[in-house]
Amino acid sequence: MKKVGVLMGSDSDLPVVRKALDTLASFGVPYEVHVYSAHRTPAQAQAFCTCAQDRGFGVLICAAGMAAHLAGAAAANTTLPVIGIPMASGGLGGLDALLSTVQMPSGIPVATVAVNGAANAAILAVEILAVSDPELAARLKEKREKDAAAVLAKSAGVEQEFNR
Ligand code: RP5
Repeated sequence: MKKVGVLMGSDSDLPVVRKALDTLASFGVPYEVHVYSAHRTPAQAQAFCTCAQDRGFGVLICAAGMAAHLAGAAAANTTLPVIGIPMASGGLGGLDALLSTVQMPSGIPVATVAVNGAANAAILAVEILAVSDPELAARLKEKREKDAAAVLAKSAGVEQEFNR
C-alpha cells in the first residue's frame, strides 16, 4: 500500500495533527511524519516532497498555521495530491492559515480542509488511496455505516425525550 506523508510546520501543531495520525492508523494506512517548515527548514521540506513519489508515498498531508505556505510549497514540488490543514495558531484563529493554504494559483492545487480539520484530512487521504485499493474502500464504507449508526442512536435518544 502507498504511504501517506504527513508534514507539519512546527511541533506545536502536533496535538491537532495527532488526530490525522490516529485516523490513518485506524484504517491501517502506513505513514511517515516530519516537522518541516516552508520558512524555517525550506530545504528539508523541498527535498522530502521532491522524492516523495519515488519513495512510495501516494498522498501528502501538510499542516501549518499563520502565513501557512507549507502545503503550497509541497504542491509546488510534487504532482502527488496534497491536502492542507490550516492550523488555528497565532492571533487570527486560523483564518490567516486558511486563506494562505486554500488560495493557490491555477495549476498547483491544494485540497484544503477546515481549520484544524486533521481527521478529515486523513479520511480524504484514505479516500484517495482507496480509489485503487478495494479493501481500503470497504473499510471506508464500514466506517461510514458505523458513524451513521452512532448518529441514529443519538437521534433515538433525542426523539424519545422530546417526541410525544
Ligand atoms: C507555523 O507557525 C507552524 O505551522 C505553527 O502553526 C505556527 C507557530 O509555530 P511555533 O512558533 O509554535 O513553532 O509555521
